[in-house]
Amino acid sequence: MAELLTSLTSQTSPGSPAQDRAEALRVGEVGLGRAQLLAAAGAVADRVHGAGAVAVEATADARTVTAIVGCLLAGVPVVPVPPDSGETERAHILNDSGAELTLRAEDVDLTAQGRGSHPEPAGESTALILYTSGTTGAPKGVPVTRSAIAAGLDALADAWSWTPEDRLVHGLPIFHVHGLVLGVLGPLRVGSPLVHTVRPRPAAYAEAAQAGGSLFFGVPTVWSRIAADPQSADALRGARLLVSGSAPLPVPVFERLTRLTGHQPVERYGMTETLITVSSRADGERRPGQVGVPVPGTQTRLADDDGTVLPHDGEAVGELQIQGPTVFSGYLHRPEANAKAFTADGWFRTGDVATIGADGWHRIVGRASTDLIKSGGYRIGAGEIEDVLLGLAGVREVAVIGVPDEDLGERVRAFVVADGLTSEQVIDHVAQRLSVHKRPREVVFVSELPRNAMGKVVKQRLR
Ligand code: MCA
Ligand code: AMP
Repeated sequence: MAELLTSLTSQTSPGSPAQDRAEALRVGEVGLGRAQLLAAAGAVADRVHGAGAVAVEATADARTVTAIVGCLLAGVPVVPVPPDSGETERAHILNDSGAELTLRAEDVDLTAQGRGSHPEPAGESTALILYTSGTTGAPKGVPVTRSAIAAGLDALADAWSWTPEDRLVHGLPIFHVHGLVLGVLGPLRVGSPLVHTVRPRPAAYAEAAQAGGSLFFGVPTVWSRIAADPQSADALRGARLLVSGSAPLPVPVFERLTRLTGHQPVERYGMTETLITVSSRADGERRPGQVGVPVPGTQTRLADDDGTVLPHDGEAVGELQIQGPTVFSGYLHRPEANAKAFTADGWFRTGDVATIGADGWHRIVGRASTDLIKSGGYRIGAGEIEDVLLGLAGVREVAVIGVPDEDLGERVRAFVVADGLTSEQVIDHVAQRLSVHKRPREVVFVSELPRNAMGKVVKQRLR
């Protein structure tokens, strides 16, 4: 297939000296030109070449980005590890993925020179193994192929009129689809420089806008914080496009952002398993509370509980199912989960509940399961936190839910039946084992959990 990071690698002979020196990538204080990035990543590629998979400690750092790019140049699958993941989660990711080596920022020399180019791997080979939460158990590995990434990015470049003239700005974590695939590989494919602000703070976005940023990515929590900071929002007036995704953008935030920045944000919908499949368009209408139309190449449909396909009339509510070149072909080592994830005729079952209008516009109404929580744009499985808490001495029963939160969309609340424990002990126990955002923000001690006649916890009654 054509090269994945086209704009980085396609010029076989160096570009003009000015082009090569112009900043392709900036993370915080460190900026790299195209030629320097390619050379330093080439040295990483020489080192990891032939490995089955390599883990990268995914701190927001230009050296980490270089490590990821180097692995991709060598055709070695990258396993990004969330830097704040606790011991249980980290051990699971390293073990399940079979990563043979872990690269950290300190392992990368930005002045190194690779020995030469590596042949472009086949499109169907795995580029990334991303770990994502399900309703139960430990996170599942999602192998993302090179061709899925290429198709997904090309579709978004079309939907968002994304060109080398843009300068992309964001400060999202580089271990998920949003910050990594769209936010790092996107610019290296499209050829638009990237400014990564390390953290997605409103003032950092404002500063990058004043320095010429044109395209801005954020999760709804980021946009909501910007909408609450009129001075930073005003600085975004000069931008070309503001894009929101990873969780529902509340209508009041859409409206306030539009008023303060002069831009109606583009909202788009996706999943780790499918990449971004539905979006409003830069050259089209934006509708608050709706996520747009399928991107080029993707098909969507709705189905009810027994699999009957429902009409696209804006009224029928059903599970959203997806087909197309960006959809993965199954979780790593999880045949049972895979059997449930796809329909008999090969459509991916998102678990999201939606309507589709006759005009093709999608509205995400909610999720089929209460056991998946979205907090700050992070996907969190209630079961993973419950499993960890059941390992804490003194805990007899536990149920974890997401409750509405103005800033985060949802926040994690744990109901615990326990003897002699404090909230801090419960939170710390999770913090040591899992990522920061999986920590319960609230712990409610109860004498028993509401159960149905079958003995199953009724989470609805906990709300
Ligand atoms: C957090 N803190 C806590 C707890 N939780 N302290 C005590 N108890 C807790 N339970 C700490 C944090 O470590 C932090 O400390 C401080 O509280 C503030 O936390 P928070 O409010 O979470 O703010 P934040 O750290 O600024 O995070 C908000 C955020 C972040 C920046 C929006 O949630 C984020 O980066 N979200 C992006 C997630 C994402 O990229 N998702 C994409 C998935 P300290 O300040 O000391 O660190 S990919 C995807 O969904 C697809 C495919 C798609 O559609 O895009
Ligand atoms: P993740 O795998 O972390 O990318 O999470 C995917 C989930 O995020 C989807 O299944 C949706 O529930 C949610 N999601 C992503 N984008 C949107 C959006 N624009 N509106 C509503 N939910 C979204």
